[in-house]
Amino acid sequence: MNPELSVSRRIRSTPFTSRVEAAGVTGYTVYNHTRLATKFQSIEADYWHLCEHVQVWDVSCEKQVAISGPDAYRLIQLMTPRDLSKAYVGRCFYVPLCNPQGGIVNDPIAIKLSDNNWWLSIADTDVMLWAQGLATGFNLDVSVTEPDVWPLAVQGPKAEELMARVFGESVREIKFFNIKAMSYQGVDMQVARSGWSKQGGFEIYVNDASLAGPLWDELFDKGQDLSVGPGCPNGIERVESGLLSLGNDMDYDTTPFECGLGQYVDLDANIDSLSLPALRQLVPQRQLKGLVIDQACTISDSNVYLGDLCVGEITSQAYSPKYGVHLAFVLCSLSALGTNLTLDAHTNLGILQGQLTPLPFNFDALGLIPKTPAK
Ligand code: THG
Repeated sequence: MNPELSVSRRIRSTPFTSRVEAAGVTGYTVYNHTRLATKFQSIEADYWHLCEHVQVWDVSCEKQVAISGPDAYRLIQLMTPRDLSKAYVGRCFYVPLCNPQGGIVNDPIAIKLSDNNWWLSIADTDVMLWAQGLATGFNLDVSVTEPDVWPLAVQGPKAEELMARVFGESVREIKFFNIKAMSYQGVDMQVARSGWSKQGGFEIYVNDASLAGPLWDELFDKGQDLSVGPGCPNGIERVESGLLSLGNDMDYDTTPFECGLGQYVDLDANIDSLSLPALRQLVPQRQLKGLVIDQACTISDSNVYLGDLCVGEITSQAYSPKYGVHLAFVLCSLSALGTNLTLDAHTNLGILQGQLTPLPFNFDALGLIPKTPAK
């Protein structure tokens, strides 16, 4: 039996939902209490389309937590161990948010809109509540809200061409992880070169619900000859690209060092951050690694083994149609694993050996040659 997930107003619609449904969505998940599409044709067909063309994604579920007021920077810096003291307007910063134990609370993109006005573009935990609690507890002069902003991602190799047709040529000048206000029908919206795929693209922070439908329709009208299609964060592409998913690959009890986000922690910075004291002391016990199995399969037991000894846990997996191998992320126990570079995965085809590798996957170094899609 495959019971359906019942929906109600608690699972919020977005200003794009009618378009997503008309475009033939076939699967949803719930993210920040909001609908997020998971597939249209099939995850594999959507994957090839994303790698070759351009897709429009309703990622309204990437809620903005707006922090405004004289203590805005102070509050954000308390939440993240990444040094934001030199952050400037016009750039996005990927930041782990961590609790006083060093565990990951969220992994948003921080955007400084002006000195006293920031957005955190959050993953799936209730950052607004935590931020409001800290603001109260530390007696900070800030307001913490979730404004009406609905990000729309345009992703894929033809995204720049499509965006230029809708927003004008100057959109091409926005560099990776930069953000700037662009006018759409007379309304200024933040537009960044970013998005949860490695196929290139942009995110439009739509701030006027009445323009959501027209913007969606214009992207589809002007992208017909580019084979524009509806899409969503793709389970295959993001595993190939090594993009982490909060709640899957990391959680409140995972530290940034354990899941490969150590580069976003400034241990030596002279900043007031809740998690830095713990992160300076902790010795990582686990590490998130890549696992490659050289045939199509499904890993059926989330534990992975050396013989009888459990040495880690699968956090995400996908068959890579481009490389013809099964890929997974595995949170390894460093002491149990030792120096071993292969381990046993329990799959639908029985016990198969997998090769451990650093993340993100380096397919060249693994000797894997990309295939083109079957036509
Ligand atoms: N875009 C926006 N908001 C988001 C996401 C997004 N909120 C939820 C979720 N995704 C947050 N998590 C991530 C994870 C990875 C990236 C962005 C948000 C990402 N990382 C790049 C990488 O790993 O190569 C770049 C990091 C960097 O150079 O600093 O893009 O996708 N609006």
